[in-house]
Amino acid sequence: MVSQDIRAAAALLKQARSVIVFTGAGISTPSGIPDFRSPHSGLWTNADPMEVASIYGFRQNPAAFYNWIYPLAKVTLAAKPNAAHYAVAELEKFGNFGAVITQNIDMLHSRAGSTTVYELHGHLREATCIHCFAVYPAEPIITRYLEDRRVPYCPGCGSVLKPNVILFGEQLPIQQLLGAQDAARKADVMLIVGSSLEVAPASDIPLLTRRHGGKLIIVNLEPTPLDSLAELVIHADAAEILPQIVSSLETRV
Ligand code: CNA
Repeated sequence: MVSQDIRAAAALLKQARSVIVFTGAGISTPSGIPDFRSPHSGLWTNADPMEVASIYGFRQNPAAFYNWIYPLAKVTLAAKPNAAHYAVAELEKFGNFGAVITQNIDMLHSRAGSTTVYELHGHLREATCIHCFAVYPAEPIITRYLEDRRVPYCPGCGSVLKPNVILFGEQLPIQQLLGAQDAARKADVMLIVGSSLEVAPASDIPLLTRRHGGKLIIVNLEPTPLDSLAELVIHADAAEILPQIVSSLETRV
């Protein structure tokens, strides 16, 4: 059954004029980075998202945010792309590839070799001062935090530094959002991988592809609210399925 689905996915990707990939935290769980909503992942289990992961909460109590993001930051800095990230990067060689749109902050698509990546929820490459908006490379700041657990402050003005990840209550980065929306409108196939599709407005982007006549393929462990709109749904591990889809495409070229 799954092998039939893999062949069907490869056929849809092969026939498309423009393919895009839309990913969420589930593509990175095989790299050891927990997602938010899988049972037992823990990131939401002991925390109120509005308290620890909103811009309002951050301004009131940055230490609570840093304390919450500590396990995620720790594994993210050490994580490496997995077979699913590499398979997504390989899709570029088939000539009809548009872009990767990701909700992830872990930068693993770029590290796997994908060239056009819209990072809708920001990234851990940089951190910005919430007062003077000076921007710093995030890695040394996060590494220091992992060692001393002290909230990082701006060397220029002394205010708190915030990693360039989008918190609840913040706007999505406009250039990333516009680029993603444009790619979604042009795509005739969107491959969605490892997202619960529950976080708006990112979760509205697949609907743009659908509204413009494009087809959705969903690869996710759990059912999603868009399963009924998809041409094909595969409930399985992305790191197993995506390389098989790419191999199937290769044998069809
Ligand atoms: P989510 O809501 O946690 O959903 C993840 C989905 O992935 C779930 O439906 C799982 O069933 C599914 N899943 C888990 N593992 C696999 C796997 N191996 N193969 C296939 N499916 C799998 O995550 P979303 O991305 O949908 O939600 C958006 C949030 C999560 C964004 O704001 C992200 O920034 C945030 N997030 C990102 C990371 C990261 O950068 N790696 C990690 C944790 C959370």
